[in-house]
Amino acid sequence: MAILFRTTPAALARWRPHLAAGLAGHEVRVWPEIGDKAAIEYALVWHPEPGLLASLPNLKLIVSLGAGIDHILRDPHLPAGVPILRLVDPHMTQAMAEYVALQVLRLHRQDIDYRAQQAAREWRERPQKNAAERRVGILGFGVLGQAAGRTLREIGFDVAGWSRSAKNIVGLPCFAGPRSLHALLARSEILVCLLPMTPETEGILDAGLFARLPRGAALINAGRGRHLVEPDLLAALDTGQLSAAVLDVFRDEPLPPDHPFWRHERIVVTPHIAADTNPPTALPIVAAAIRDFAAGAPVANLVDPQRGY
Ligand code: NDP
Ligand code: OXD
Repeated sequence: MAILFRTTPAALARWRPHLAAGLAGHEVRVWPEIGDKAAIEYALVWHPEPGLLASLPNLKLIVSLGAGIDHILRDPHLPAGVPILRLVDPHMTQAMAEYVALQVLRLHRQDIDYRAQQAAREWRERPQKNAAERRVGILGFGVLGQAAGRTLREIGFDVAGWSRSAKNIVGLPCFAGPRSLHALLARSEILVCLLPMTPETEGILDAGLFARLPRGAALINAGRGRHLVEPDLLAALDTGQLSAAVLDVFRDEPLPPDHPFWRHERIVVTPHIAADTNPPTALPIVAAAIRDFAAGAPVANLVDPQRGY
């Protein structure tokens, strides 16, 4: 039995030193040196090329090397019936909570304006709300959204979330389903997107959604680039309907050098680093899941390909 490991060259440099110890007892074959395909039963992948997984005749389990699985589902040749496991790692969850807290605080404390004032050597105080007076909405109230919500609430923000199914979380009101989206938007001065990429959520961050936010609201997108309709964001910033955006994910990654987001004075760009996978903590989680799967024991975080996340 062998494990296929396939990720980007940059990510491989972070994973490789940990593979032997993290997957001890398994033969790990790092793509493209994958040898006899019939021996491969498990595939650990990030953005596998279309057809790679279908070429493994004895594949039993696909493991995403990230929390999202959209990079796997987009393969038109994805073998039907092979279960997919997504990565849920407390290290990553904490990283996302930190990122969201940092960016919400940046927007709440008007840091973009103060940086501009510094560049202009302008000494001017701006009126400042308290965190308890700032309403934050989180689209996608799953593992990462709830962790971010709890962290923001501890800081003092007035936080609510939106998900598909109803939730009952003490101190964190949750709006559920498409019909409650407008209510969540109407109360969100800062909107955080932590949705998975699915046919229902693609392009959700568009002009219609921005128009439902309070005027001057700000956006943080750490979900996926395809959640955002880029021209609609630029237009909403031009009219002042949105005051700022923090973007970690993009339709094209790396963000092309000539993209207007790079130089926009109301947009903060980060290079998809909100919650990087962390090989030393992720590999024991993956190894335990493979062990349980092989033993026929229940495995947490298997995804439903029909649902898309
Ligand atoms: P989860 O599956 O735990 O949570 C997803 C949440 O989105 C759930 O609350 C789910 O609702 C909700 N949701 C899904 N579809 C809809 C819909 N149509 N309408 C309303 N709510 C919906 O995922 P995670 O929290 O672990 O990860 C979320 C995403 O974050 C990943 O898919 C990935 O795209 C992104 N990500 C980004 C990273 C980065 O570095 N920028 C790092 C890691 C992840 P319900 O609870 O009812 O199922
Ligand atoms: C993920 C990501 O899905 O890094 O884990 O975006």
